[in-house]
Amino acid sequence: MKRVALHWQILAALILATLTGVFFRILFGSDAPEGTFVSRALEFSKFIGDLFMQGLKMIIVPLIVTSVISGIASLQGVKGFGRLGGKTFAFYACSSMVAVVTGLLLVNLVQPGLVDGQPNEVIRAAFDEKAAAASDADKAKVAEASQRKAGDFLDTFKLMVPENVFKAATNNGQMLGVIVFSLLFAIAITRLPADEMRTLREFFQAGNDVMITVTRWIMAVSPIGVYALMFPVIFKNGPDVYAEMLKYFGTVLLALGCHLFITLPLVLHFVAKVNPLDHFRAMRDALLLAFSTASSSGTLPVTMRCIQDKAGVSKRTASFTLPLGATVNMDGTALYECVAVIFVAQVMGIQMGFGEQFFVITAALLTSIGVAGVPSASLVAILLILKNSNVPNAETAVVALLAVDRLLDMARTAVNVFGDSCAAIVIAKSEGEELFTGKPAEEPA
Ligand code: DAS
Repeated sequence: MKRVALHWQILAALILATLTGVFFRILFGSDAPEGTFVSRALEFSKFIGDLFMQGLKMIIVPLIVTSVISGIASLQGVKGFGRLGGKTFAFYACSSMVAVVTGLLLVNLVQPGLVDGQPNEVIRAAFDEKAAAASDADKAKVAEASQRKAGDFLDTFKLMVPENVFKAATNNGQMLGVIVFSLLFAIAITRLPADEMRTLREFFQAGNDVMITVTRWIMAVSPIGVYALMFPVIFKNGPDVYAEMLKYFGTVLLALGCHLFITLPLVLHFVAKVNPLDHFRAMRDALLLAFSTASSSGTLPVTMRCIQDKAGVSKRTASFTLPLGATVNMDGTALYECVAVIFVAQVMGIQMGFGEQFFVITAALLTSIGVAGVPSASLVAILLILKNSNVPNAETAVVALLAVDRLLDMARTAVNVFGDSCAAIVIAKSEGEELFTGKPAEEPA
């Protein structure tokens, strides 16, 4: 019997988790007292979901190291590396810029934090209520984040030169140090005598083939992992949770939707000259996983598979653009930071002029580079921007946003991953690679 395609299995798991979560909410109400059947079901589901996330994170570093080294080692030395790097970073900068401007336009157009031009006191009260009811973990997370200073985000660039690359490998959300070391190692390989270079390249190629097999094993159980991750999220995030902030939610989702379904497809069509639908089809597994896990780093192994096996991008281009993209290129996050900061300012009665909003979009662009590819990572950046924009009650607002962040985080993570994949497509086409041929990519000479 023909195996059902993975994206249909994941979609079925998402639908089943939604139905179960809603059914449990109707049957048992929104709280789950300790020791009851519901709380045990949620705990077990969380256990399986955490196991799945750890499985994805377990393979990130060995997969990326072997991919980058075996992929980049085929580059013709530093010249090729410089060419790829220049195009990749140019794409990241342009797509993130368009994303934040999209967010800026919509949050000023919709004004979700105002009612009749005045600060929305209902939302202000909801901030206080949600912040008071927030979990100790969320409060601690925001308290820790409020110690951060603007300079801390510049530390991201320090991550590019890790003191200990093995220690850097333990920071799954921020792989910049591992990626930079792997790129340097790969370029150095091209300087070796031919026979030594071939030996090392074959070693890392074999290591990458092994990691691809392990990735496929973890992908095979992803429907179970997605169900286990999503059931508690749906149970805990009923419509009542969002009641007062629906306009805000709508603004974020509309802005993310514009970037995902208008901006990026236009780039694919006019710049890469590919059919956007072909790319959405190729990226189905990765998009569903990014949405379910809210972790672009955790989704990276699957994004690599989709881009190489289904879109036909070469390993060299994929292993250069995707790990970097998952770490420093977050269109959805930058857009979200911009909307969230201006929304909170509106609620707090702070009228941001052009100068203040220009600071916000600049800060959103810069801080999104340092945001880790793990759930709710961008809220730290939002707190920093709010405090540097002199918006009062920033901690209260961010704790409240954290309490309702999960579904928005899932949506923006999917946009982050899709933005990275579009970079791979555009760069691959600019390198003359044949895409969507239905055959595995030819490694460029
Ligand atoms: N969840 C983050 C990611 O994995 C994005 C964010 O927090 O904004 O990309």
